This record gives sequence, C-alpha cells and structure tokens, in this order.
Amino acid sequence: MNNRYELIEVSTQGSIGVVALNRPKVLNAINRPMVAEIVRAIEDFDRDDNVKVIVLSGNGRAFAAGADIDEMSNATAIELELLNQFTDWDRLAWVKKPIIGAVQGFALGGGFELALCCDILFAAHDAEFGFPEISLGVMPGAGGTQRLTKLMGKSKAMEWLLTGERMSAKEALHYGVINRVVSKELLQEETMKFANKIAKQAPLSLRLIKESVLKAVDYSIYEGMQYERKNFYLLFASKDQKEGMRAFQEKRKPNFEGE
Ligand code: DAK
Repeated sequence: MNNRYELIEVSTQGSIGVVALNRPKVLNAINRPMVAEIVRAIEDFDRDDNVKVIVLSGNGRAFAAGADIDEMSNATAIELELLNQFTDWDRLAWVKKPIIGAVQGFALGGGFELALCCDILFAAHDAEFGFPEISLGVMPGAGGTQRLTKLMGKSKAMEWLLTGERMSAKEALHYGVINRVVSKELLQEETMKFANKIAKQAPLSLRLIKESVLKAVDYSIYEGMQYERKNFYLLFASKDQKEGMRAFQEKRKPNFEGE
C-alpha cells in the first residue's frame, strides 16, 4: 500500500495498478485534493513499466456520489475559472494504459464522469449511475454531456441528463454504458480477473488499440482507418510482433516484453 495519498488507496497486485477512492463516510465525494491524487496515481501507473493495466474502484458502499457539494456550494465562477481544475481531470484522457472501473453503489455526477473516463466498466447489481446536477441548479462539467451522448446517442442521453434520474446497472448495460454486471461480492475479483487477462497481452498492442478505439469516437471513418493503419505498421517495429508470430509458428505461448 502506498502512503503518499490521503484520500485514495493505491497498490499494485502483480501487473495491475489499483486505485481505490477512500472517503467512504461521504460516499467518496470527490474534492479537489482527491482529483489531484487520482490523476497523480493513475499517471504514475501509466509511467510504471511493471504495471500493464489500471483498476479504479471506490471503498465502502459507493463508487463516488459526485463532486464534494460542501466544497462546491460557495464557489464563484471566477474562482472556478482561475482554479481551472478540469485541466487536471482532462489528463485522464491521455492515459495510455487500459483503465478498468469497478462500480458498486452510486456513481453520480463527477463520480459518473470519472467512471466514464474508464475504458471498460464492470458494475455490481446495486450500481446506480446518474447526473443529479440538474437538481442542484448546475450541469455536468467534466465530460458528462459529451461522453454519455457519444456512448448512448443523443435522445437517450438527453433524457437521463435532463431528468437527473438514476440508471440501474441493468439499464447501463442495456445502453452500452458498461461492459458487465456481476454480483457485489464478486465485483473486485471479476474485475481483477479481467484486468489480469488483458495484462497478458502485448503491451504495445494494448496501447495502440486503446488509442485507435478512442480515435473512432472523434474521427471520421476515413481518418480513423488511416490512424489505425499507421499503428498497425508501427507494431511491426516491435520485438513483441516478432515474438508473437514466432511463438505461433513454434506452437508455444508468446513471452511479451513490451518492446
Ligand atoms: N458531497 C458531499 N457529501 C456527500 C455527497 C456529495 N456529493 N454525497 C453524499 N455525501 C455525504 C452526505 O452528506 C452524508 O454525510 P453525513 O450527513 O453522514 O455527514 C454521507 O455522505 C452519506 O450520504 P447520505 O446520508 O445522503 O446517504 P443516502 O444513502 O441517504 O443517499 C445519495 C445517498 C448518493 C443518494 C445522496 O447522498 C446524494 O444525493 N448525494 C449527492 C449526489 C449529488 O448530487 N452529487 C453531486 C453532483 S454535482 C469537477 C468535476 C466534477 C464535478 C464538479 C467539478 N472538477 C474537476 C472541478 C461534478 C459535479 C457533481 O458531481
């Protein structure tokens, strides 16, 4: 366990870097120091050669019940502009390694936005996703209106965002917002199992596939396919491509080194 952090718990389990939000008494409400810690921990894992995949979860009965309302309630527009804290949050979009979210209980507001920064989402049956900002007289500001719309389409996203109602894990699965629903007891175990499965793949392939899939969200099909092709060619410069194909021919398991 790493003790450089006060509001999150950070550890490694084999080649998986694990970040757990840790303010369970306030359902992991995300305050500004917590955003800084989350971004720092995830970026450190992104630079650590021993870590292949990152898992993000929340301790206690929620993933995160949103930004800390006590901290936000008296904020002024100018203070928020000068703080410019969304730029810290935006750095999560540049993380190269796959991030897998494990959501139990509430993932609301900024908590849902944080979940939407993950590449794969596992959720417990009791998970509830939503953007209650509308009932506070504000709106999502850390990507919620954009990421949810890109995932589920304009009409559906509009409905959830305008009502602020909560989406069950089953509904989130139905709309393609999350990947799997599992029992609460097995959430961490199943998430780690999946993380370990993809951690065995060639690290450079993981990296360039993630990058290419994210480009598909923003690029035209033509630009996206050009981007994909360049990454495909690039992998032929890697030792792992030679090793992967040689291992196939020699009928053995490949030994990938990330080079
Ligand atoms: N902030 C502060 N405290 C919170 C909290 C929150 N978001 N959510 C829960 N808590 C606290 C409660 O006040 C309570 O504290 P005590 O009264 O025990 O001291 C404790 O956590 C347990 O909560 P409840 O007693 O309310 O528990 P219940 O099971 O009855 O209800 C609930 C759970 C999740 C339905 C309820 O707590 C709730 O409605 N919470 C607020 C949900 C919400 O509106 N979230 C904020 C949305 S606005 C940013 C990035 C993102 C954002 C902003 C800036 N930057 C990068 C700058 C995003 C904004 C938002 O998220």
